[in-house]
Amino acid sequence: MPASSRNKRVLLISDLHLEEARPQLTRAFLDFLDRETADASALYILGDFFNVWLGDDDDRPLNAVIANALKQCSDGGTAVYLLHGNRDFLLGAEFARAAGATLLAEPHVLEHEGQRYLLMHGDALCTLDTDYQKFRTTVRNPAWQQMFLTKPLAERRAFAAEARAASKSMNSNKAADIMDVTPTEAEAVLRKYSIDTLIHGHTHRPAVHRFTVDDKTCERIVLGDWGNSGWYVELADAPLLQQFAIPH
Ligand SMILES: [Mn+2]
Repeated sequence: MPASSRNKRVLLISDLHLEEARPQLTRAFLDFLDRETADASALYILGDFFNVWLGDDDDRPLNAVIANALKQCSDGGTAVYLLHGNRDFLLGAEFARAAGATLLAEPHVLEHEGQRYLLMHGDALCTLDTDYQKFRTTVRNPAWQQMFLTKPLAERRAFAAEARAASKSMNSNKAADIMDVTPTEAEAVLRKYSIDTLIHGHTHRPAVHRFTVDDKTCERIVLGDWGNSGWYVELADAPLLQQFAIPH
């Protein structure tokens, strides 16, 4: 693949929720790397890559399998970038090093072929979900994270299970729009960065939304979570949201 056409192709994925209990997702991701990244200059992972991340010291085999696969990808010439999600906000420098990946702060401005794209996980835009935003403020605090990471793994696992159960029971009572992105919030962030395309995941509502901000046509591209389908955005000339089937 000539360098010029390789440089053009950038891939973005989100919400794979990789976990031992669903090995078909790991297989689908490894296949995706083989199939799609050979001619791509970069792969952006926009959060919730892992279903849960309790610290880089967690030595479950899945973590090493995925780190090695990413390392091979980055050694092969595809730069790998990671954004934190609400499930894997503890992904740290040690994992990034093992994976040959770069951790990015959110929101990230991606410049590509003269265009600028704003990348986020998406949870910060769901501002109507005040319970969740409170939880997010707590767990994104570096002091809290430092304290949490000194706890034994078993204790961290128990905390994660409890947080999961609490969020499930809270969310079952919430209207669908509360757990979606607040449209005015998306407009505000695009205005702030003077960008007209936002790409994010998190809501599991894959779509391309078009709207106007200050007379400018803007786009919000939402990546889907991986399950029966896998999703990615391909940037070549224009961003394209792509879907493929994941076999069980
Ligand atoms: Mn999420």
